[in-house]
Amino acid sequence: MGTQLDNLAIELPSWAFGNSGTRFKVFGTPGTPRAVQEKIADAATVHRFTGLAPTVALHIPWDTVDDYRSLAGYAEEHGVKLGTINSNTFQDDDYKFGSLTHTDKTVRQKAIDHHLACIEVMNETGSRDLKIWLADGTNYPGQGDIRGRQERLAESLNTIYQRIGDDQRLVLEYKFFEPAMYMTDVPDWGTSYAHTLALGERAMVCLDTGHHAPGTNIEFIVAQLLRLQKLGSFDFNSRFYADDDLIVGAADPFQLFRIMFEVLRGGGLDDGSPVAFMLDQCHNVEAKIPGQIRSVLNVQEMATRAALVDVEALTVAQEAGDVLDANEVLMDAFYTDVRPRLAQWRTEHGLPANPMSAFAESGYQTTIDAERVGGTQSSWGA
Ligand code: AFD
Ligand code: MN
Repeated sequence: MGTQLDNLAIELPSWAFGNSGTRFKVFGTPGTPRAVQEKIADAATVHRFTGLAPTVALHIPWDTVDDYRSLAGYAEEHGVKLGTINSNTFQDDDYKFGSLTHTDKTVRQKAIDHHLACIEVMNETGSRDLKIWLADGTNYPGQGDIRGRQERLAESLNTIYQRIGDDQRLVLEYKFFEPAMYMTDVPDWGTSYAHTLALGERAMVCLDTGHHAPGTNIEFIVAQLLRLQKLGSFDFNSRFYADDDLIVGAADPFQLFRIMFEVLRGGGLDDGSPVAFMLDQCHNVEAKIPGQIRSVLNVQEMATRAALVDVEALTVAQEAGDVLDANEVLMDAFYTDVRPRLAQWRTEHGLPANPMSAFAESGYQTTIDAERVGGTQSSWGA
């Protein structure tokens, strides 16, 4: 295992440990956290068993607390740090017709102020990244002025960016549909790129693997954004149909391999790389903590396979126009089973060789099932 793979760290989203669901049903599960502290404890457990997840992302307002400094201290006591702060502006009645793009200045200012409050949180938690994903958009042609919304978005983002500290970044996530179905205000990487480019170098693009139309060549986008030095972060997950938020690498391990190959190729795992790797998933029917363990292992596994590509042989084949050879070099790496060598890597790092079974045998789940009784389980509140 090279240093690039040793550099792999995947941030966990606090919301993955709370209840979530579809628009049809949110199932409650025993042991679900009632407060952000319990989400952090679960995230720290994933890190303890895998050595891959040293930070936890918070969502504001879901994870609002009075004292963020002590929350950061609580995380450190559990062996993790607080990471990205997500500004959720999609569950307030005022935002029905948009937040940063709203035609009403008062609503826009409210959304801007919420982001400024998130920056204050970052100052307390020591977080580097403010991640902005907007539900803004329209459902019907004619409902909104596409261009006017872009202008207002640019202005709002600029006001927020002015408050981003020297060691902080603004990452702008795109998504081509949902909850708005006709037009989303930040639908694609090009739009996110245009806005972040205008903002400045501490503004970057967040690529959520579930936010593209079926068939999109995501590794191309990865290669391009790395080339342009604008790939700030990944939200990893899998999709079959929509923004499914399933376990990364579950739906299409080969796609994850191809993405990780371009990450390596573009220096995304080099020392000092600006790329943050995060999960953005929820576990609606499967157990949440093992779901997160499986997810970070999947990323590590496909990154390890991608690192096996014989780049020299690949270049020779590519330059000779040997299509079949080039493809075979890539597939050779993809088909290599790296699980034994990863088990060994874990043993060398004082981690359980098999994190899934070690977690199952640890009794952690039984303990939290018994202890976390009463109170209100955390939920995405949809
Ligand atoms: C959205 C986005 C985003 C956000 C999440 C939950 O992917 O990253 O954090 O839902 O708030 O679909
Ligand atoms: Mn996301």
